Amino acid sequence: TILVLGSNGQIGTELVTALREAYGSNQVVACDIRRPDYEIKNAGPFEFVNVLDKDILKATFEKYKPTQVYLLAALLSATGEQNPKLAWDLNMNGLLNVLDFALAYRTAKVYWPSSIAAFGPNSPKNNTPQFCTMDPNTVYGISKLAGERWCEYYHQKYNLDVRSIRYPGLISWKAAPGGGTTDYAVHIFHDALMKNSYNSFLSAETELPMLYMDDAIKGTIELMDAPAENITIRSSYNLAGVSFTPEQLGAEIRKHLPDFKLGYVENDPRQAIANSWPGSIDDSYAVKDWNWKPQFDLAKMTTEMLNNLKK
Ligand code: VAH
Repeated sequence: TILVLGSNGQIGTELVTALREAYGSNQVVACDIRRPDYEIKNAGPFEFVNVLDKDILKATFEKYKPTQVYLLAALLSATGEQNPKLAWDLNMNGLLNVLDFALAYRTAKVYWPSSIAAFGPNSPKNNTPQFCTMDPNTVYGISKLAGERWCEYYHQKYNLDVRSIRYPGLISWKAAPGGGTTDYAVHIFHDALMKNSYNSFLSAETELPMLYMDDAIKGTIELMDAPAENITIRSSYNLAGVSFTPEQLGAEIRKHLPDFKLGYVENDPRQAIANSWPGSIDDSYAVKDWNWKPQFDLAKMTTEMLNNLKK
């Protein structure tokens, strides 16, 4: 059995569907603190699980004896800055609880996402390498950097097979993003179709690394399926999709909606967060270790988003 903790989120929603297609609906247990607001395609078992409640976690591990666990429950960058202590508690203690129960119940593989948010203002900005200065200045980024260190520690010290990816900003249409700084690149599509205009909270030339959700899910499953001996990174893999600015995204949307108007909102707190992150990522380790290759460039992502949101 596979547990997906945080199954209702932007990633969890699609990961549950993908894992159920791969392993069968009844093999994948969707776990969250509330039921999905809409029935997930090929529905399967659901459990109310709060990753900070050790009794519920223990009962869930006891009931399912999972062979794999995916921990996606977290507060993202923008929300985390509004609730720093909750973000630290959920992101850090949630991970430590899951790592400990995975050890106790001999879970074969654990997946936990890090983020490009683990980099900071003094990390190299372009083609940010796998190894470099990492001085994140958001609680979310701090929790991701610390979480990477813990994952590597549990692998080295206890031989736990925990694997991780530093996701770029994720673009998807099925489930809303959960309060991140890159969310502008999702909202822009909704507004473009509804109002033929959008006011971006990030400035025109703010370049950020992004990834279409289908690529993120594909990469996650490829990493988890790779032979353990090929995995040379036990902190978290850099992963790159496509980097772009709001201006470039707006221009791409105009190829479909010629009159689309893109405006800018000044002084949004998320601008400072975005300024502390890389503009592009070097993912050569993922390419070398498990043949990572994204399928979606900006043009394909834009077409997919608009076509699916139009329905
Ligand atoms: C956020 N979408 O904006 C998340 C992600 C790299 C960005 O971590 O917080």
